[in-house]
Amino acid sequence: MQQDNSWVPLFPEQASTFAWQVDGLYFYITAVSAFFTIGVVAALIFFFIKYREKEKYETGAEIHGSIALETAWSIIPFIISMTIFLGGAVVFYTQYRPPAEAMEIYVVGKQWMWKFQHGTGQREINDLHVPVGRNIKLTMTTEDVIHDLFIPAFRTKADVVPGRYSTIWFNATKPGKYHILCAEYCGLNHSGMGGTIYVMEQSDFDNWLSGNVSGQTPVQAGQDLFENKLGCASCHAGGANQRGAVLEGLFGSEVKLTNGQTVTANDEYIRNSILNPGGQIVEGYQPIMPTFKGQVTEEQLIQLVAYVKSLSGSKSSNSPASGSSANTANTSSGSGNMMRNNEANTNLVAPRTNRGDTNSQGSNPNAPKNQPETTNEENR
Ligand code: HEC
Ligand SMILES: [Cu+2]
Repeated sequence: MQQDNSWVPLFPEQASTFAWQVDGLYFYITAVSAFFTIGVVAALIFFFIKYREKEKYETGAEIHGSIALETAWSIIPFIISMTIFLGGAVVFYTQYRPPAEAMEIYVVGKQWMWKFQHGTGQREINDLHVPVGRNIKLTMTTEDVIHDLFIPAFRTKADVVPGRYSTIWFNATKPGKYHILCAEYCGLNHSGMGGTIYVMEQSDFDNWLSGNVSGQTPVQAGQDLFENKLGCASCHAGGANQRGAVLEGLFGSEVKLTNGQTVTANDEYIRNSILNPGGQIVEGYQPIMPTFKGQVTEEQLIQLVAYVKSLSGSKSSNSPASGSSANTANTSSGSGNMMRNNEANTNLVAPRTNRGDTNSQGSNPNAPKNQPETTNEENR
């Protein structure tokens, strides 16, 4: 179905799997609009010449309704508008539901640059290297104002909004260099806020990955923050003294809150739990978690979220298909918290309700007081 629109002047190349859908819909709507605009104006001109007043005070012939005509002019526009609706729905559905198997890249917008971080630890500013023919998912947020990541050749864009994560995905079809733009006016240098996306063959991409300092992966950096820099582990590490909620197996599960709501633990939920813990108290726990608002940057938040996600033993979707050497995210996250993993292992993917139950009866001093508490003092 791949078609080439290079014959259309000013049109960007089509370089993603769904680009032709967007263009198809666009040209279809343009054609329908052109057809009716020309038709209406032509009929107008024709009729006002044909039925012009030929002698003074002429009256027109009387017309009585026509069922056939009225049915036709209701049904034909209905069909046309439904095809537009369906076309739009299909495009929307494919674009805004990232496939489960996707390589995840984190994006932070900032006046006036795009910062990218790969799951394998490489960081880039305004440049982004990706392999051809793979599903790539961008999880995006911003440090300041609203931006909008736009890749014209892939026919995809989305607002990047402070305080939340937005995602887009694509599968690039042709190696090459394409523009990245900011499509939301964001201040003085908005027009300069752009970059280049390099689509490479998988083997070139692997070379690129191994040729670049990978630094800590987001998961490793998150673990460091969690255990050393922010002291999350003092409450969330396993063992008899655990006061915070169990985070193993959290991601993707249903969380029961004290206000009776049930929410799905996705990226956004974990982010909110860190910035505004009081807003969503997990059932069976006291609201003792302090807010970390203002103490962590967007990049650190992304890392913490990545780390908490990794605790759920999800198959990391970040590893390159061909197993590049830089992929250490999964193996290394265990070493730092050996003890805790051993204890928590059986719990790793236990359903959410179980996690709550065992915890409130066992080690959580904040649980309903139906048993003696011995661990409170040394902990407080
Ligand atoms: C003072 C102890 C304490 C500290 C420090 C703490 N937490 Fe918590 N945390 C809790 C408690 C208690 C809960 C459950 C009650 C709630 O939802 O606020 C919780 C809940 C959470 C949840 C939601 C868990 C769920 O099951 O839905 C996440 C995610 C979380 N914490 C992450 C963190 C991270 C990341 C840090 C470090 C930046 C941190 N916490 C620091 C005590 C703490
Ligand atoms: Cu911008």
